[in-house]
Amino acid sequence: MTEGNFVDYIKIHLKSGDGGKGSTHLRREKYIPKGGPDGGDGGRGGHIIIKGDKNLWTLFHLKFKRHIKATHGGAGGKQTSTGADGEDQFIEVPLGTVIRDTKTNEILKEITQDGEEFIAAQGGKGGKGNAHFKSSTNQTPRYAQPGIEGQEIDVTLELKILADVGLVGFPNAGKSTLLSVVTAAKPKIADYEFTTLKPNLGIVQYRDLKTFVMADIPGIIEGAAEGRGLGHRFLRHIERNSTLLFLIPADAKDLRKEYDILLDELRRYNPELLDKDRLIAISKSDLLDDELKAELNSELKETFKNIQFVFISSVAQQGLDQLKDLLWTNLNK
Ligand SMILES: Nc1nc2c(ncn2[C@@H]2O[C@H](COP(=O)(O)OP(=O)(O)OP(=O)(O)O)[C@@H](O)[C@H]2O)c(=O)[nH]1
Ligand SMILES: [Mg+2]
Repeated sequence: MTEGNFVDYIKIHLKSGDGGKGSTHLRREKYIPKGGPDGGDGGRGGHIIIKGDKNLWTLFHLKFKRHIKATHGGAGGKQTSTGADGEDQFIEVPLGTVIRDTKTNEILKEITQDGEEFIAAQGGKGGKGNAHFKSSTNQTPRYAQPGIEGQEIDVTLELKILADVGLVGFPNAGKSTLLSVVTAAKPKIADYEFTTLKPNLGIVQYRDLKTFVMADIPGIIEGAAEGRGLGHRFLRHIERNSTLLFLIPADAKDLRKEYDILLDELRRYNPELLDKDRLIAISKSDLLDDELKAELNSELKETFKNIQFVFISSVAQQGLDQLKDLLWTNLNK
């Protein structure tokens, strides 16, 4: 997935179809002079239905759709024939799409299952034909109900990626590089900060064809809560991850401090993020010689008492199997 194609926020205007009007037809046949009312009902207007599709990963396919309309129901006819229903319109979205009413910002629905449907704009009911209104006092009603109008609503679709593992780290920590070596994803990698501007996803193929999904999000810096760097905009993508993998480069001045800053930014965004499982990968550990590594290892055992960590190097391909084992065990415990 290239970054330009990653679309995770969309606003659309929806209009469902109006119901068809009921018919006021009066039956007139040659030898039945007063045949009475036989006007049929109008058909239902088309719904606009938002539907989960597990094969979609972004909202890119909706990027240029600003308005979606469903067709109206047909009018009722003579001989109590019902008008045709309008055609329902389906909007397919990836799992993890949150649907909001744009005006009120209220969450209407979160789509989490493949095939799950939500009627975002209900098609108007068809009006009843005059055949319904015959009574002892009115044998030939000349009225029928008009159809009910369709609904109009502005919705905002917001994607929260449903990856299993979310990468958390400062810019330049090596997140995208890790994704590129453990998955087939080809994110942009460079030695400057904020190389990654939009999330990348990859599927980790694991022993015996087990797989899990990893999400690389733009780097977080101190003050992201106040909008520094890319701010918190992309943090919502780790809200759904079951495990957060913190990447802290081996050459960081103070590893514990980096970890604490990251944790604090997550807390400020959403304290519930701290309930997730956390693991640490000390990235770029090819920069350490064996002696330094051993020293750091015993130091970190003290520093990170209750949290597991592993030394990795994406460049030298070290510690990656161990990391995958650790993630897999954690995801499947
Ligand atoms: N020595 C060494 N360098 C690495 C390793 N992994 C990544 N790098 C380098 O670190 C720099 C940053 O890597 P990225 O993967 O782009 O870092 P990122 O965390 O995705 O950065 P942002 O997208 O800016 O948040 C690049 O120059 C990489 O080549 C590693 O294992 N060892
Ligand atoms: Mg990156």
